[in-house]
Amino acid sequence: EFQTPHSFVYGANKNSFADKDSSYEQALNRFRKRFDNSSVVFRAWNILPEAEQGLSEDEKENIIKGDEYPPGVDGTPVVLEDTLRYYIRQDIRKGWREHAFNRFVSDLIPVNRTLMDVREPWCKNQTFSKDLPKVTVVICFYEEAWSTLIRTITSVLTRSPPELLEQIILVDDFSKMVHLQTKLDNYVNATPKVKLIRAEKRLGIIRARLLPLKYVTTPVIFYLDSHCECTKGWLEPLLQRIKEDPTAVVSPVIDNIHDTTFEYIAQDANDLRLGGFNWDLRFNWIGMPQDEYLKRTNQMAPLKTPTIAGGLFAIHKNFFKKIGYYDDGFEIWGAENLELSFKTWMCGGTLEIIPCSHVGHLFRKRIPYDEIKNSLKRNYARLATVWLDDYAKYYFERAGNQKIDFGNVSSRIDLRNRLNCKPFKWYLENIYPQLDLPDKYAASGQIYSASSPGICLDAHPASEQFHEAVQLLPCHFQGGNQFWTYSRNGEIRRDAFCLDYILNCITLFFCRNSASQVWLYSQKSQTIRHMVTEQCLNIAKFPEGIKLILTECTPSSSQKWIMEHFKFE
Ligand code: UD2
Ligand code: MN
Repeated sequence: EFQTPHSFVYGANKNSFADKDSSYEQALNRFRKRFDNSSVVFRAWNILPEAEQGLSEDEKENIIKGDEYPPGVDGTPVVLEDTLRYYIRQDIRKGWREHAFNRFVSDLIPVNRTLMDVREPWCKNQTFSKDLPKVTVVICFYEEAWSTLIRTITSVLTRSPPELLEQIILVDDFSKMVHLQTKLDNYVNATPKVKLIRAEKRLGIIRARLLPLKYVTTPVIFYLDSHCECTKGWLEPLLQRIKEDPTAVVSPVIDNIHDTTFEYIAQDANDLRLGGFNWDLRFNWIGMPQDEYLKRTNQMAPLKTPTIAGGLFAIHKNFFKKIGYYDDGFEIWGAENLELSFKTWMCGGTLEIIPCSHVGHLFRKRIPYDEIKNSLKRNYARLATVWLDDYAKYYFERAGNQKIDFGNVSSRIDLRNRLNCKPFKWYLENIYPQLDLPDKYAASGQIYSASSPGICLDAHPASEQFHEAVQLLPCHFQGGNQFWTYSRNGEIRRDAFCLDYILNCITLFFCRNSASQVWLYSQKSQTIRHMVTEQCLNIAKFPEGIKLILTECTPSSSQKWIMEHFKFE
């Protein structure tokens, strides 16, 4: 009777848990729902009082107390009825604006909620060494909501064996929000084991993580984002693995805390996601290679992964020091996760996901820091220059070969030489053989109209609802969403996603070896013909603007396209 509404924000989206269940039917179902919201059932949560003004924190707490089962207490979704009063809708909107998640709903859920035990049965009988190393948990935050922050801390305190948890160090990256000032000081003073350090200026996530290192007295550090929930038994398997091998950098299985409903959505234990990346140097989730999967005999065994998402991992303090922590020239957000991943593998460690350790993370669809636009390119350029050897050209090509000032990286190159790290070629061949090199494609770059050369195929999401619809936008010559590859078997690809024609919509869907994803480009007629329908990609004019459609193939100039760097024999 109770249906979860997550399908419509959760489909084949290249940045999220996208292809969580790799089965095509399931993904297609989610996709259908996106086009027909009426199949999404909203359950009214009938707890809001007839108040005339906005709810204060205390009022919200009273509502929770007054209800026998507080909303979301067991990890099931909290869905608000859609006839809320104006001031509540305002409050909800404000929460989304400030945090890019539904803070209003988070505030209704107890900070010490119980969650289901998401572990597989075989995890519950695992035994651990008597003398596991102790851990310091470091949580950096910037303008975090109160309830998500406190729920993160509470989940660590209540679900870690006390003898293993030395302390939690909170690092405030110069937040301005009122609830993160005195109120937080008071909370910290009243909470054993929790320490708070405040940055004196905005450091960004990377330098903020380095700030508390001098206070870490334990062998192991665990980094955690400020909107997470640790589940039962999360810590021991991580520490066990580092005890066995101090050069192992280990990540829990990262489950999803839904941004709208705060439902705890565990990963499918039979299809756990590993970490990969694309040539834009963004992290993405990938499936386990089939042969690896078949080789597995022990379901509890660590899974080797090419990269980690970066926000939740345990590392031995000495190994972290040895590999030179992070590049402290990285600003605000991004790139440090791949730096750590590449370094770990190339400089003598292993990177693993531990199937018996589950921690939830609230994945957002938008990065709520305006500042990252400038810093991100700088971070990626540093990363590519130091670690990618000749392969850096693929990143720079994808980024439109823009000249940017990324500062001095000589000390990072010295570090790499001093540690005698392996070449990036070794990493690609041995750790991430699944990754395709753009060179092997028949074309790569922009796909633009031959009759109006300023118009490009663009994968930028048309709206929050229709993530995957492909648009026609002015060419910007910066790679990004206008960078496509054309494979020799006719796929027009963006990494693991392919141009597809589903439910009368030209869209991106994960590549699935289907005829519906085969597009035949003729250099002579300059047409792009869809193999199944035998129709051609066409620019159509509508009152609201131009759109990409499929129509009968004609010699019309609106059907003529140019693929950059086309080199099909
Ligand atoms: C992912 C990682 C995140 C980090 C990031 C790339 C996961 C689940 N998350 O993005 O940890 O590796 O990729 O850098 O693997 N913060 C600051 N100062 C800032 C900005 C952010 O302290 O200037 C905090 C923020 O409050 C949060 C953490 O850093 O606790 C990570 O930021 P995020 O949650 O916005 O990043 P996320 O999860 O999208
Ligand atoms: Mn995060």
